[in-house]
This record gives sequence, structure tokens and C-alpha cells, in this order.
Amino acid sequence: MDRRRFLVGGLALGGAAALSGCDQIAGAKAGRAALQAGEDATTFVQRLLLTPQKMAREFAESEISAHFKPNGSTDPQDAEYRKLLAENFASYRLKVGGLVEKPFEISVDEIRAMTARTQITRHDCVEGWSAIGKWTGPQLLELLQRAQLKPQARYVVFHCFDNMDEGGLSADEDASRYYESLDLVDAYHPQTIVAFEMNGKPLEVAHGAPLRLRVERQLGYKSPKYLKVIEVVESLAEIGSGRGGYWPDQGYDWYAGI
Ligand SMILES: Nc1nc2c(c(=O)[nH]1)N[C@H]1C(S)=C(S)[C@@H](COP(=O)(O)O)O[C@H]1N2
Ligand SMILES: [Mo]
Repeated sequence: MDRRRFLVGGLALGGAAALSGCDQIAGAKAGRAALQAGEDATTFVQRLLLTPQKMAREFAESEISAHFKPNGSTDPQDAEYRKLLAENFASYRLKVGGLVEKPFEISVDEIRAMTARTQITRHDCVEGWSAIGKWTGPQLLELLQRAQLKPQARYVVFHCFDNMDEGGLSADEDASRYYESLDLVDAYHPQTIVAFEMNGKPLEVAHGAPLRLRVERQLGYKSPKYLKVIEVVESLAEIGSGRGGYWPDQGYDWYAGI
């Protein structure tokens, strides 16, 4: 994308953010809307600084970390997940649906047969550690193009198998499911991939088997593991607590640009 087109795109985005901010302030949840408008503004400024299609730095094979810390969920106990794992994901199907013309389901073998991208990138966790790893998988944009987004589509939501409250403290299982979301700029970014391999080997359970997303310009929590469903939506309001992700629902930044 050239600079002029980027500026035009960026301004259009800013306009949309400002509009939705006003709409919400006019509504009942004024306090929350003010917060959201602030976050939209931050996102807009980050976008101006980063440019939408700027690539995350890629590294050499020799720079791959000897140890890449597994973090967050590392061994989901979800019954459906355990069953799929026991048969090495033979009947696993990633579902792609929501605001699309052609919803579909796809197996790990079919994902592996797609044109893949391999990238060696640095993962930065919000907790303050980083690690360099090599990731391989098709670009998310290939899956989205196959599904054909409807005109109202604005976000892509990733629903995962793992429950963040496996101790069973919460009465509502769904309230603690891990999920994340991206807007279309990041969903279509060339380095946003559905990874099936890490460092040249099938993803280990600890790192998100059978499929995880890699989103390289954002903090680690924006790269959901244990993908179950990819859902295209117009608004994030009705999903989880409405802030676009498990950690954003706990108060973390939704955009989380590095
Ligand atoms: N489904 C799911 N995805 C997740 C998490 C999680 O707990 N569940 N943790 C996130 C966080 S905070 C980080 S740092 C990375 C860790 O990825 P890794 O285990 O491959 O190091 O996964 C992210 N994606
Ligand atoms: Mo993290």
C-alpha cells in the first residue's frame, strides 16, 4: 500500500472510530463509551505511527530461542478437546463462519495442503518476556477470501477450546473461554497466519495444537491458541464481556500493538 492510500485509509478508520464513539455516548452506556472512544483514538494513533501493512521484523534461523516459554493455557482439559487430541485431531475441523457468504469447515490436513508462509518472529508477552520462534501456516486472509466476507463484516473473532478457569471457580463455563479478535486491517495483514507448525514441527499441545493464530505486531495474548471457531462479526459487543477478548475483558488493551 502506498503512503497516500494509507493516509486515506487511516483517516477513514479514524472517522469510523469517532462516529461510533459519538453514537455510543448518545446511548445509555456513556462511561464505557468514553473509555472505548479513548481506546479507539489510541488505536488510530498507533496505526498512524505504524502504518497498517508494516511488517514485523523477521529473524534468522540462528536467532531462534532455545526455549520458548509456553504460557497461559498449556494443556486444555475441555472434554471435546481431549477427545480430538486422543485421535491426533483426525476429526478436528476448524469452523469459519459468521458474516460470510460461504461458511466452511477445514481439517488440519487441508490446512497443511494450503500455500503456507514461514516466519521467524519475536513473541512479546505482556508479562515482560520475549522469545523468537519459527511459525508456518496459511495466511488468515486466504481463509477469509474463501469464506467471502459480507459487507457488514468488521471484526474476526477467534474462539478457543480452553477454559481459563479450569479450577471450576466460575459457574458459567462460557464466561472463561479464551477468545480474541482482530479488525480487518490486522486480519488481512500478510504475517497474520494460522500456524500448524512451530520450529519445523507440528504444534505441541503447550503451544496451541492443532492450530493457533500468529499476529506478529501485537502482544502475545493477541495470538490465540487451540483454535475452534473463526467467526466474522459486525460488532464485538455481544461476545464475552464485549471488549473483544478474554484479556481485554479483564481490562487489558484490545489493540495491544507493540
Ligand atoms: N487459547 C489461548 N491462547 C492464548 C493464551 C491462552 O491462555 N489461551 N495465552 C496467550 C498469551 S498471554 C501468550 S504470551 C501466548 C503464549 O503462547 P505460547 O504458549 O506458545 O508461548 O499465547 C496467547 N494465546
Ligand atoms: Mo502473554
